[in-house]
Amino acid sequence: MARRSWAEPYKIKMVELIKMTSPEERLRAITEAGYNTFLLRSEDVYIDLLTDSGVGAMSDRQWAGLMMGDEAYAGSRNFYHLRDTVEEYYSYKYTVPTHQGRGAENIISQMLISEGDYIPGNMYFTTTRLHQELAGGTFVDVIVDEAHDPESVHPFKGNVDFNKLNALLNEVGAEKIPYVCIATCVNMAGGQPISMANLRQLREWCDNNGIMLVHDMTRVAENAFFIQQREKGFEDASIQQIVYEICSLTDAATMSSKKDAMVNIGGFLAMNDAKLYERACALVVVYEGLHTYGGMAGRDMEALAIGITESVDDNHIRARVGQVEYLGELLKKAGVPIVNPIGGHAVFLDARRILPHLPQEQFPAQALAAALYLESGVRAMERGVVSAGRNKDTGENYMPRLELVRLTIPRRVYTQAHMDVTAESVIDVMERADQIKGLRFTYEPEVLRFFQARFEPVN
Ligand code: PLI
Repeated sequence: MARRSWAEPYKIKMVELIKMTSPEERLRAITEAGYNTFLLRSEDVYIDLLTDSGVGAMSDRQWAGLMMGDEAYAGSRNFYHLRDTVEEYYSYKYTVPTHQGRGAENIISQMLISEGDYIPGNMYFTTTRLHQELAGGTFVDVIVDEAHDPESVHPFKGNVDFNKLNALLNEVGAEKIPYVCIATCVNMAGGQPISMANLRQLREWCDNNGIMLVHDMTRVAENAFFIQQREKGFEDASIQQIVYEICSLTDAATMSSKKDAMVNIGGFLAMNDAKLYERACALVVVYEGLHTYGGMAGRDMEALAIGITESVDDNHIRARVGQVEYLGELLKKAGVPIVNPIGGHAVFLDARRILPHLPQEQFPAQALAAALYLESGVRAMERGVVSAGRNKDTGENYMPRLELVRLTIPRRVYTQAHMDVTAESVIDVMERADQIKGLRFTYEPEVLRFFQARFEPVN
């Protein structure tokens, strides 16, 4: 059969108009926003690649699901539909809905972490690490070295390095490690997958040491796609089968359903242990809501249950990752330095190499994201030193090797032409990169500073 290009397995039924802005309007907007793209008004953005979180386009079926909301305070029909769907597709027996991913992170951290504990993980994520720290723990990065190298083309940069994991075990002992936190399609590494072989080995390691394995399953379907494409033995497996196997190798999961599952809000904590579920139910009523809705409306749980089934469809995921790859390839062809291999949810620009004249203290990725907005109204996100924050004990800035700007592609929202415009904009910014100035803080929040920090150019 002749090779065919990928195309979206849907057609567009409704559109949302977007505003084009002038360079003067954009200068005013980014100045008012303190050079932080999080503080821009969405109305002033042309192509919004800030995040893939909560910004996906729901299907007509999901919208129909909203009309089927059972808004009972207790025992909503939609909760049972969600719980059954989680078990069918993700294997976890018990589900506790939360308002979004970090609600689940809060509960799992409070349940499992004691003061002085260590939580190894395959690279940090901002909210995940913060909840671990707030619960008294210390995050330890045990991802393979290649994950910190934007030029390495390792096919599974989300893998755990067992030398690092064993070094931690020998140093602090198993009793100080409540669980290993494993993310699928590691966000901060550039949307990079963990292999099934590595995960199976990790399962064995956890069993041997009596340590739990907790799964940040926010982008599990995208991870499954890379396993299908790259890992021997999975060529003929469906995304649904691979997702199920990944989940069954872990004990519990936190989910931000605003990503893979294509809803605008929601999340959950899922697990297999009845006792742990009992404790989670006791905590969810304090922070989120009753255990049959957490922080979600009945209609949102219905849309989520439907979104889960759509997220594991092979044609969906091929087009979703295909679009990210399309943008990445355009940039690579033009010589723009990006993280390799191209990730599942985003293309990450390597700000260190694009702005070699800026020291990391002047926030090159933040400056590049602001410059891209100024150029064309494309909104991206800093994923470098600003996002990394400060060490909770020393107060020093973390200085991550990866100093990146993330062009994050919302699911089912933009067309190939939007990707073309985005690539053209990045290429134009590259051409005058030497004129881009560094930034300094005018306001620095204490935690998760990247969301609300303000900056001004350094002269
Ligand atoms: O934004 P939440 O609270 O629904 O989920 C937090 C969260 C947890 N884990 C991972 C891997 C995430 O990517 C994540 C949220 N990510 C955001 C908002 C993003 O823009 O990547």
